[in-house]
Amino acid sequence: MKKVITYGTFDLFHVGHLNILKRAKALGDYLVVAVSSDAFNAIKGKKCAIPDTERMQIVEAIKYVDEVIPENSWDQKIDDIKNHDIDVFVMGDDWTGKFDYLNDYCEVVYLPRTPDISTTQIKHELKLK
Ligand code: C2G
Repeated sequence: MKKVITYGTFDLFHVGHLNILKRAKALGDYLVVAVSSDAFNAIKGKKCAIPDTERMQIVEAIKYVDEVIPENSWDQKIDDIKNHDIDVFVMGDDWTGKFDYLNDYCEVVYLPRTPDISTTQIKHELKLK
């Protein structure tokens, strides 16, 4: 069984998130998604509109997703890859190069982002209403 993992905040879940999960799953048979905790997002300097428990529930309900784990720090990825027996690590290409060190542990794939949609854009548009 080919296992895939990806990481993200998935705040205000949108089609860009759906596309990357769909395409990540297509690279294997089982998709693990690590969803950033609110505490970790504070470290990332991201303020979420939706709390981590709800963001995890939403991601868990996506048919491409087989398992959801919390992301609590930048440096849990190697352990996650080992502990979950991961074959492929996937991220959107805004992260290109940032996770190449994981090539020692699994295949690293960067996929093109979905254009014209982002959590930041949604928040901005809501402010303008
Ligand atoms: N994404 C995408 N297209 C968009 C928006 C997002 O493909 N229009 C992808 C991102 O590239 C990322 C995933 O969706 O792979 C989740 O995006 P975010 O929730 O913004 O996650 P991020 O803040 O990038 O956190 O350790 C890694 C971090 O947890 C990634």
